[in-house]
Amino acid sequence: MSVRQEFLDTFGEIVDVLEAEMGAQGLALPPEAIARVRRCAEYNVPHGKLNRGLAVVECYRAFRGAHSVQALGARERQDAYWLGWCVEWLQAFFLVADDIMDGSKTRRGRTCYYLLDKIGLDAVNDALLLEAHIYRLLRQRFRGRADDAELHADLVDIFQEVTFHTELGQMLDLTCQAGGQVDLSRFTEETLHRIYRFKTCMYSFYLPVALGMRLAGERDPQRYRQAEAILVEMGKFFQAQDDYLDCFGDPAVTGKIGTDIEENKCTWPVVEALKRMSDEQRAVLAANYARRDADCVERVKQLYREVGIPEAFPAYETQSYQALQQQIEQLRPEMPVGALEFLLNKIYKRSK
Ligand code: GPP
Ligand code: MG
Ligand code: MG
Ligand code: MG
Repeated sequence: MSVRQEFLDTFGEIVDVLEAEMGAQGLALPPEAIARVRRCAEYNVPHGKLNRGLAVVECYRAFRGAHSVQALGARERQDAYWLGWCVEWLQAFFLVADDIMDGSKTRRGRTCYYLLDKIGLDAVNDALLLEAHIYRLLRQRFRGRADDAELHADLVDIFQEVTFHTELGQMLDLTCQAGGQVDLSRFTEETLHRIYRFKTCMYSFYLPVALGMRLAGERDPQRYRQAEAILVEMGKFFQAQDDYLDCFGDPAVTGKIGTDIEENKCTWPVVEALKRMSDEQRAVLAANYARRDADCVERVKQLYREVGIPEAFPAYETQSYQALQQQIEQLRPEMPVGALEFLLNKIYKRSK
């Protein structure tokens, strides 16, 4: 059986465990409450690309020095799959909340959860429950390990640190501009990279690798710092792609309809475009950015085309890819770099 299939099968087992816990005597929850939790998890957790979850598995394999995931024992594989799903649960928690904040309509080719019939803003609590599940799962599987007594506490610590960073990043993303105002001088590379580091890099890139390392028994802080340095750069590249696809991607492929221009976001296209614009073009941008109007959005995209953003992006992508490959090469003698290569090759030239 493929690793992906085994990983997917584990999702069913995990939802059953959560359901059994909720159905336990002490909690005495009504069946419809238990059904809602299952529905929320099934709708929001397993339908993505699974890159983050599978990266945990790949990193664990690499740090264990195994030739393949299948070469690991069944219990070890299950540990890695559970941790991988914890990352996918965190992602689901963030995405349900992010789609409300960003006014998005679709996610992974389906209606955003908060827009489903009879859900609405109750989705806020469902998102909080998705987060709580992570700690139920970590407790259930990793607490009190005789062979690694610190494992559970370390995993909880990694999740809490990364969640804190991501929430700060979401705050920076949401508050880059004051209210509906458009102040183009705030769209700088420095601001963009700060937002990226906090809102995306830590949870999407550092987290899966750090978890795989810790599960494999790695405890040298220097190793984590080395990994973080390169994973932050990889995450910036990934979020620049996300911003580009928000504007120029095909929603039929990305599964989501962009809202960055309407929502006044600091993004790769707007920062790059500003570097190339005349004063006249800047004025047109200021007049059309952050308007919830299809013609204004189209005018902004037209400006992006005028200054060559669709040509600049593939050039940036190739250059970033090569720089990241070099950074990985430099780490190769010291670290098993399989997970870094796995992540980089998953995202290079992606269209979704
Ligand atoms: C990506 O931003 C960042 C997140 C999804 C983190 C959200 C964090 C919270 C604490 C809720 P994005 O809005 O560009 O992502 P997408 O394009 O997928 O909506
Ligand atoms: Mg967002
Ligand atoms: Mg969003
Ligand atoms: Mg986006």
